[in-house]
Amino acid sequence: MKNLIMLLLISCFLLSIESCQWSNKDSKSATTVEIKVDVPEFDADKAYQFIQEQVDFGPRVPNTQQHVECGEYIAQKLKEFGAVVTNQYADLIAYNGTILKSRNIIGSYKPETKKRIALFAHWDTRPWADNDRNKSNHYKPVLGANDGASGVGVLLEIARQINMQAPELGIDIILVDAEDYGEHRQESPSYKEEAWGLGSQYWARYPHVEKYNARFGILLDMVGGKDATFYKEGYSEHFAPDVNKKVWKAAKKLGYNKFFVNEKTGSVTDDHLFVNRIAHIPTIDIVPNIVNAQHSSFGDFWHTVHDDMSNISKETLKAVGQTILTVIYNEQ
Ligand code: AHN
Ligand code: ZN
Repeated sequence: MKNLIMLLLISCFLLSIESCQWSNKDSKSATTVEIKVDVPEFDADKAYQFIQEQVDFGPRVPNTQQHVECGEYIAQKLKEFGAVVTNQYADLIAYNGTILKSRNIIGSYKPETKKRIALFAHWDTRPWADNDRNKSNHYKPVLGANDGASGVGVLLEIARQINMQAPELGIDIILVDAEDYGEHRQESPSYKEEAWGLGSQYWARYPHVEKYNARFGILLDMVGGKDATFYKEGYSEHFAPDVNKKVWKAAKKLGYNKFFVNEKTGSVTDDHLFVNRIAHIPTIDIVPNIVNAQHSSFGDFWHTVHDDMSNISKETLKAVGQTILTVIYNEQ
């Protein structure tokens, strides 16, 4: 009997140590467990449709009727997807003195929230296909399926997703105008960076809300091309290396390392440069770098009359869109 009681006491003692260890183990592993957030599924068919709908207006060159109509379409879409829409109308002066009737269109979610992310794309298209192999096309406008519509298409699909399930942070979708009115190649051999990104320069100087700030920004430029590859662009690495890391890490986790190559490349004069320099918001550019291209590292149809829907790939749109959604829904 004594022995039995002894045995019981010992086993109780051992059990209590065990359970103590278990609870220790438990609390330890709880601290290392990743917080899983629900990231919505980016629908590349929808993004493709939003690109098609812009392209259907024809080229969206400032001071044209197609431009006015497409601006209305974009603002309407953002409203349909529940954003608070702000329009910034401005007369911007191009390098050649042309006054551009310009419209930045901003769609905001949770506008009262201080913690924010800014997502950028340009919605205008270039007045001249001055990189075309055929000289007779050098004064024809660019249709801009990739160069213009793709970034907007991806961001409209992101807006649609945000409307169905809100992320923690406030989001601003900032669609800038007059990006692509830089000097005509055959006219001005000198290269002036301030001739590009007129709409983003204006927004950076006069943000849509006073004292606007965001944790970081991401610019999408030409994100729909077939076989596109994206590298860590120079200015992005200079101004916002942590944002680059975050985005490329998310892409890798999703298995998109074929699209997002974890290497640095040269700098591109693009809207993010002015957002960084003037508004001081750390902003990266997701812009293609096609290593084996013959006519342009942005893709051989860049600034040609062939920048049409035939070059748009749903796989590329999905890789970019899902990566951005993953980044924004994981911010706390
Ligand atoms: C230049 O190559 C000057 N700019 C690239 C920015 C750009 C033009 N994005 C679209 N079109
Ligand atoms: Zn362009």
